[in-house]
Amino acid sequence: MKDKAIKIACIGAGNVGATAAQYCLELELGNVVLCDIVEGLPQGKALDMTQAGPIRGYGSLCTGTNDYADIAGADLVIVTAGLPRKPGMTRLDLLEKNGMIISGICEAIKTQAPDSTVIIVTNPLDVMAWLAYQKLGFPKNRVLGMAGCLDSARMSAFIAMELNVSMKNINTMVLGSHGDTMVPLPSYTTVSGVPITELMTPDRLEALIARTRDGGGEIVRLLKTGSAYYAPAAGAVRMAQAILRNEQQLLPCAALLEGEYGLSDVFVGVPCILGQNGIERIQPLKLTDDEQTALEASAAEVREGIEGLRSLGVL
Ligand code: A3D
Repeated sequence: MKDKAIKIACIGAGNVGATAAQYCLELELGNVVLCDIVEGLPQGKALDMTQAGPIRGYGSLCTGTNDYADIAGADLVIVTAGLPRKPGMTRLDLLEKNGMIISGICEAIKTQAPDSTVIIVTNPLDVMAWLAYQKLGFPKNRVLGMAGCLDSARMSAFIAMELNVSMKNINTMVLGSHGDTMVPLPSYTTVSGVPITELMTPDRLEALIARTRDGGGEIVRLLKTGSAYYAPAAGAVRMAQAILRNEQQLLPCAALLEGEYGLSDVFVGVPCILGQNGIERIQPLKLTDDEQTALEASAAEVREGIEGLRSLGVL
């Protein structure tokens, strides 16, 4: 039992970061420090969220800061700081810009919160999680990336909408990297225990998988400026909850692989048991040959990104 209140640092007070802070407060997972480089932004949002407490019925506090020193002693850090890819920007440009941001933030986490567990959300997700792991020097169980929770939730939502059933008892599992090469697993998809293959035709299932793959893009096209943030923040906070409450919950997360699923030295989405030690263990699953090939292709894409970081001298 800890003798002090749980402290959560959300680095990046933009759409995903502030929403993650709000979900943490609503769940009373701990007190939240919201940190951003823009003066006044985290302070204003934190004050606003604290003032919602008496109405929403939570007692956790939120403070805003531009000073990394204020994340000192955090138990858990959610990193959402970064730039989105803008028109005219290449993948390599984004890698360089977000790579520099993540590197700087990891330096601060390393000195200020050396015992924390770190959840990366910044894109390109799996590559940034790999970079954070390198820069932090933390044990591999304390560095995770959030993508699988979001991609699985999107697939569950599409299935619920298609079948007109409750979203509550739908189980999906999406592995691989966050992007076009994600690996949804129909064989592990059920509705109240009923295999999805008994509830819809292969064509319809394929269409929902394609929509899941394009889940982020669909929202970007609708919003026109900015990208999704409610569900991404929910994914990060689901992971935070499993860790801070020692739930031993099986969730798909980007994790460092060292031989699991036949892959090494790469971050990619796999099923993880999350508890007080962060990743308690990676759960092996039986994959079909096609699924295994798809996971390997996904890992190859992440490796390309890692090589990109090396060529830019960010690693
Ligand atoms: P946005 O609303 O622009 O917020 C980003 C915030 O980061 C801004 O307030 C910046 O001021 C801040 N920032 C930049 N540099 C620093 C720094 N060094 N220290 C502290 N704060 C800084 O973006 P968003 O919240 O919509 O998205 C944030 C990131 O999450 C982006 O990289 C997105 O691509 C990514 N994202 C990932 C997913 C996944 O599923 C993996 C989903 C949605 C968004």
